[in-house]
Amino acid sequence: MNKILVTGASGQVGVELAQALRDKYGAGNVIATGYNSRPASEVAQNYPYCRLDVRDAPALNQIVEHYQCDTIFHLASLLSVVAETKPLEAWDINMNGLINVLETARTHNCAVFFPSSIGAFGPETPSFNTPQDTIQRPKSLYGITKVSGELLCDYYFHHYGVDTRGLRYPGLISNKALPGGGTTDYAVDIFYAAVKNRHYDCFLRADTQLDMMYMPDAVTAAITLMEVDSAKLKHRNAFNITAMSFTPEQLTAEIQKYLSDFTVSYRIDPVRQAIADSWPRHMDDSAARAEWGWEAKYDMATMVKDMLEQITVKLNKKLR
Ligand code: AKB
Repeated sequence: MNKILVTGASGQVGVELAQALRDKYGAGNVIATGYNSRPASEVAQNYPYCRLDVRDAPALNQIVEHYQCDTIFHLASLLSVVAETKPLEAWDINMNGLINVLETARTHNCAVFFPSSIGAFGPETPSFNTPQDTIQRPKSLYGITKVSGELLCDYYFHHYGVDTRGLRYPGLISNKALPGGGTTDYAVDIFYAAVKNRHYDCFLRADTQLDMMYMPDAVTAAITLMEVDSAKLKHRNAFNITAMSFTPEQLTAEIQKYLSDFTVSYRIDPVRQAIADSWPRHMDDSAARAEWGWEAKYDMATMVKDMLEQITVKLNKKLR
């Protein structure tokens, strides 16, 4: 990777991935792009940043050509809950955005990173030790775009030799940018509520178990996958990866080790609960481990400790 384009660079993953790529490959070699003209976040300050709607193929081509990019991390997409409220727009952004990226990659010989998700699975998928290759019949529009995206990326690899690689991310927990309308957002919101108010109203049932990952691991995974020798990859789009698997009740108990007066009540959102109930509880990520050495650094205990420390500082509060 020499010149890297990141779409969706001011989103939850984009902010931290763009920074990690800049640290590693040089600030001038990472071109951050996003839907907003100049977002307030660091990602757009003092570094190459372009406004880009990924549905605008000529604009995307122009940026790739101008900066002579050889790699595209394509993060721009609508998440699961928002996609249910705007299915046509979600299809347009998630699918037309991706095909524009793949076509641009084909003509300019770029490698492509595509983030898939646990959302690419559905109720018929085995929910424990979810295999790498298994039934994928998602019921959410978001999930449908993720499976279609995986297939499209494989198609571009097999038919045109585009070096496409992808990960099925679980719920991602982070403290820089907020997630933008996903089913797993509770696992981020809960920390802000705990530090600010010592109380959280959770929109998922207490026993809803889902795969999760702390953002530093998610960022490392994307970069490692894109750097590995392609001869090692039997799979491409997309690898199961996980770091931890917990329920709201278990996460609450871990937070209470630091904030003993923290309480949670449950006000279930039927839309988000139905989506969560259709997703795996715990994926088997052995293909990622075997093919490119995937290993998470953070488990639930180390993630909770770090999240509480970071958010306490960010909100200028005290942990007692
Ligand atoms: C969402 O909840 O929509 C995302 C995801 C798991 O893909 N965080």
